[in-house]
Amino acid sequence: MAIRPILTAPDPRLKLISKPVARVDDELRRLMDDMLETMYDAPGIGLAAIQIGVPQRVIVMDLAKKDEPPQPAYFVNPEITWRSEEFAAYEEGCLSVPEMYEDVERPARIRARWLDYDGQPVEQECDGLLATCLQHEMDHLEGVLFIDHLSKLKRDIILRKMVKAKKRAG
Ligand code: GNR
Ligand code: NI
Repeated sequence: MAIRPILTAPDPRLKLISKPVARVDDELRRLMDDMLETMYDAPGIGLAAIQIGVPQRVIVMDLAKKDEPPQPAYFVNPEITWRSEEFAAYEEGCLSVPEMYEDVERPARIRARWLDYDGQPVEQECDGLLATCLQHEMDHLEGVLFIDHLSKLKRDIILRKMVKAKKRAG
């Protein structure tokens, strides 16, 4: 397994639309292992493949609390099949927009289907943090960041801060 560098905004690769995975094989499982290790190291609760520069429709996640055993979860080619009319706000952050946090409103509950680590189909209703995080990660597959849900003014302020921080870091 390997920790890979995480792309940060405004890297143009974060705007790519990721391609469906043709099959879940050992090579893809190696990618998912690297993604999980990279996510734990960051640390974060979710990671989309494009965040390490791989434009494939793959997401890893672990929503276990600090005192709980790890709960790695893998989502290949995820699709949302139902969204609740009710919305919920959650203060979101993103490893590709470090140290910035803002409330984002999304459907409170969704039904989604995907392939798991073994390529088996799963369909599940999601709520709470899982619904928020899965929608955040699925946005990455479409080249969308959580700041794209904010006003242009807020987004531009955050992007200017990001560019300045990158310049400082050299
Ligand atoms: O680590 C993360 N935390 C988080 C908090 C609230 C809503 C979404 C997230 S996902 C984020 C990791 C990340 O950037 N995934 O793409
Ligand atoms: Ni993110």
